[in-house]
Formats: sequence, structure tokens, C-alpha cells
Amino acid sequence: MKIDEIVLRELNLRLVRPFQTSFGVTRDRRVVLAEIHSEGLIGWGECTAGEHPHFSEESVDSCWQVIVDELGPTLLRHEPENGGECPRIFGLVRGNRMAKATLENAIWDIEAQRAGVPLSDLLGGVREKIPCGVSIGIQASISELLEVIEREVAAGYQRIKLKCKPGWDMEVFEKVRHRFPGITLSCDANSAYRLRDADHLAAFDAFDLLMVEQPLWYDDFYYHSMLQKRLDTAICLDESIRNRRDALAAIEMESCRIINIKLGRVGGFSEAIAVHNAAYERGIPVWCGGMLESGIGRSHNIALSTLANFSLPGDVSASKRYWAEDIIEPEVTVSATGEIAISQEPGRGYAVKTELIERLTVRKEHLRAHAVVG
Ligand code: OSB
Ligand code: MG
Repeated sequence: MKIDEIVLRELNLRLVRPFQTSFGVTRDRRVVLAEIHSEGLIGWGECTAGEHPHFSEESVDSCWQVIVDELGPTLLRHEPENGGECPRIFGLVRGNRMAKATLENAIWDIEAQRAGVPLSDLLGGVREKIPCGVSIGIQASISELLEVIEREVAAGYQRIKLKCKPGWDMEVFEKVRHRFPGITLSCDANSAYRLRDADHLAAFDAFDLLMVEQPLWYDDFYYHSMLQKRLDTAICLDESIRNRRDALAAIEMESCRIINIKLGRVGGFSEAIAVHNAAYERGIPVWCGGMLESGIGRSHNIALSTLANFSLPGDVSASKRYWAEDIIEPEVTVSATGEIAISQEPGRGYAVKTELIERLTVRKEHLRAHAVVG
């Protein structure tokens, strides 16, 4: 496909409420969007990197630099026919998967529009609606957490995931389970524990958790496999899984029984599908993670979640949980049974509010073949 221009933007968006994990609090998001113009069509990509290199080595600023100096010019030179060609085109650049996904996912968006099919169909999706869960950050007190859970359960969400860390775990689970004995509950440590905490983590078994997500080091399989032997509760890996080979290693070593797939973390739709397939063939269920995305990234997550092995509720929830006003229309809504209906429109299925995006833009760069125009 001919690529006429890549417009890279940074938007500043304030979350409706702060989100706290074991590595810190996020209140204001710096969202990087790529807008790729090709033969009259526009494809959108969202960078899922955080403001700081805490979740992964990448950050908003590292992605911006790599896209402007490396990936953007490479894409303009090679003009892929489809999204599936992007990993090879970007192959000379090591790592930087969130930066690569920003552009690759926009190419898939164009490809779906060109073919006149929903992005979910192009990816091989089979679901007409997807099951949704919520990720609830660390709160100021357990009583506030109980109120938040009450609200999300009443909204219909099918799975409640609690962020946890040493000091915000056992007592929290105990009180939550006491109040909500029947809900599907899981926790996410974002690497806050060490193997010496194995006995402590084994005590989580008492709370009938669907999974404990990424308890140990962000780059580890081996110690997770040692830990999994000591837990009845399934370990789910998030940070550790960067690609299909990682998924195969983790499954082979029995480091986890469930995998969280995030589009940015694995470098885009091509690798996300490869991880999905590898897990599917080996009987390991997957679900779609979230990175506090705006509506653009959210629409990509929704399309991905239609693949057959996304059998567990994802961290893909309604726009209004994050933003006073989302940058897409319609906004993403979740039914009273905790599901998102899949749009049958060509492409991502959600229109972009271009005026709002322009108003929220704080940095913009136009990339064209042989020229970078500020
Ligand atoms: O580990 O899943 C995670 C947000 C930022 C960084 C890492 C994670 C998260 C979430 C939020 O859990 C999920 C969401 O977008 O609602
Ligand atoms: Mg996680």
C-alpha cells in the first residue's frame, strides 16, 4: 500500500480517577497516537507505553524517538501490503515492541478498511461479543475498595482483578471474599514479590482466585515455574511474555497456566495472534490485558479479544471507567451482563473524534517519504 503520511501526536488525557499499581500512581496519561494516511484511508494506532519505563523498558518518550527516527522512515520506505509484513520490515530494530505495535496496528486498521471487513474478521475472530472484567487499582482503604467492587459487580463485570503488593494482599482478599463470596476474583502483583515469599503466596490459595498475575520478576520464567509447583492457584504471566517463543518457553516450563496478551507488549497484532495460537494449541487460555488505553487502543483490544482462545474475561472495560470523554464514537459500553458487542462496520468499528483529538494534542510530527516536517 502507498503510504502518504504518518502523523504522530501526543495527547494529554486525565483519567477520571487515579490508578495505583505496585509501581506507582497514574493520574494523567500521555497518549501517543499514529495516524497513517494511505490512498484516501486513515489507519489509527495507539502507543501503549507508560509515562515512565516501569511496566516495561519502553516509555512515551522512547517510543516517540524510535518511531520518528527509525520505524516511521522504515515504514515509509517499505510500504507493506498488509499488517503481517510489519514485523519483518521492522526486524532490524531490536525490542521497542510498543513502538512497533503503534505503527503495525494502524496498518491492520487500513487493511481491514480496504477489504471492507471488520478488523475482528481480518484477525480471524469468531466472537460477536466479548466477556469483560475490570482491573481495580490499590485504594486508600479496604472499605473504599469494597465500594468500588460493589459498583463494578453491579455494572455487570464478569471478573474482578485486584492490584496487590506486600501489605495490600491477604487482609484485602479476606475482606473481599467475606463480602463477595461468589465473584470471580483474581490479583495482579506486577512483579512485587520474590521467591522467598512463596509460602506467603501459597496462602493466597485460600481465596479461590482465578489466577495470580505476574507475582515475580518481570523478565522471569524459571522462578515462576518453581513457584507454580507450590501453588494450587494458576499463575498468569503478563510482563514476562514478549513473543511466541516466550509463550512456548513458559508453557513448556509450566511457569504459568494462563497468559495475558497485550498488543503493545508483544509488538502488535501479528505477534499477538502468534502467541494466541501457540497457547490455543497447548490448551492454555488467554485474555486481553489493558494499559489504560484511549478509545483507539481499546478498539484494537476489542477486535483482538474476538479470537477463539480469548476465553477468559479481559481487562477491556467501558470508556467511562477511564475518561470523562473518550476520543472515539460511539464510546465503548459494556452490557448489564458484562459484555461488549462487536461492531460489524469495516475497520475498527469506532469513529474518531478528530476535533477533540486536535484540541488535546500537545505535540505533533508529520513524517513523509524523504522528509520530516515539524
Ligand atoms: O499489569 O495489567 C497490568 C495498567 C497499566 C500497566 C499495567 C497493567 C495495567 C492494568 C490496567 O491492570 C488495565 C486496564 O487498562 O484497565
Ligand atoms: Mg498485569
